[in-house]
Amino acid sequence: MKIGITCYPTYGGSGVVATELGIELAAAGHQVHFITYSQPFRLTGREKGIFYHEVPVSNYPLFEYPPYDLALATRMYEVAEYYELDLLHVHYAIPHSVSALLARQMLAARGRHLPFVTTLHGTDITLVGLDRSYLPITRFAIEQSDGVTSISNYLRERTIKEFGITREIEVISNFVNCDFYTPLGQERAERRSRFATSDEKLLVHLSNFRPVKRVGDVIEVFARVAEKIPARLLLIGDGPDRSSAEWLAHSKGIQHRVHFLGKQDSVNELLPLADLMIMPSELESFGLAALEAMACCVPAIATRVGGVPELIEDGKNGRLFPVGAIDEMAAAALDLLTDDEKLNAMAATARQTAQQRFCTTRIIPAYERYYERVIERS
Ligand code: GMT
Repeated sequence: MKIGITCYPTYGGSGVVATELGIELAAAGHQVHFITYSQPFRLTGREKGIFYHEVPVSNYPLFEYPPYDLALATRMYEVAEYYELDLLHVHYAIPHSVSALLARQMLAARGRHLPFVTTLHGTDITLVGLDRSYLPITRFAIEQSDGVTSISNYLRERTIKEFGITREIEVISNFVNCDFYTPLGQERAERRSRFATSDEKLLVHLSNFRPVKRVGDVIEVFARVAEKIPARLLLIGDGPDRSSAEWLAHSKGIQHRVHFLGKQDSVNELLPLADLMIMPSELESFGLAALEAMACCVPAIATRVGGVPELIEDGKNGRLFPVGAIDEMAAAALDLLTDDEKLNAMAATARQTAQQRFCTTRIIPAYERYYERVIERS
């Protein structure tokens, strides 16, 4: 198939999923065209079968707000026509599905049909879509999509409930390439020594540092752990709450134990260095960061919110707590970090979960089958 993919190409779970999906589809022999405002950050530009089309947005002085959605629709239309796309797959409803709808209509006017699939990721529904000003257009674009998928059952139910949508929504969960996200062998000790000595435990958090991620709770949990045992914290990512997290680390006097790494491309090289992940989010429709860590044999201490319980089973492959339960999360972290047998068993089960339920080898064929169905019926 010739598939166009649109997503937010910068830091964020939906962009990661879209990019990894494109890479896997190309590896399976499909031709993949990314149509985005900049090259998705996990692409090298050297992948076989992958083409990148930038969306240029002209900023005429009259435009206080450059019309990105229109520029995107135009580029979708052009790429679909020039490269004879079979299907367009947009990740994150706003504004991508609206632009895809426009492109489909423009092509229809020239006698060409281009079906499009919208994948819902979370904040497009839970935050942005529920802003009254965005709700009608988001609902319309979802209803008009030729296919709609959701990355968890939770998000599917929430979309139906909040948007009153009656159309079919297929759940195709997020995935991880378990050959790429994998525990390290002998090289682990040497690479880990960059961040922690062998007698120190290493905790990790990975996010876009938005308020929904509750990075302050990560610092609070870590401070309680570091009070009791030698430990270090790796913080991967950047965003609006980074400076308040830095301030909190300083004010608790633990700044020398916390490594702020900023945005990193190769998180698969960093995650396996850790012993435990902390993901205390207010809400996660799925929690891709936890899945990536689990595939690397790093279980997560997380919150029982959204789609997270679809991934983490409390006590088996990770731990789940109510939002804000800092003391309980710290106690659970200490319990695991001071009991190697328990931690190793949980780490092994976490990797098993990733391999058996969320591996690319299961999920990519599900997308392929879904594309075929959408193309066939539209
Ligand atoms: O979490 C974010 O702020 C980013 C957001 C996105 O769309 O990039 O993440 C959402 O999509 C991810 C990939 O499907 C999910 O793993 C995240 O759980 C989801 N975030 C939320 O629901 C808050």
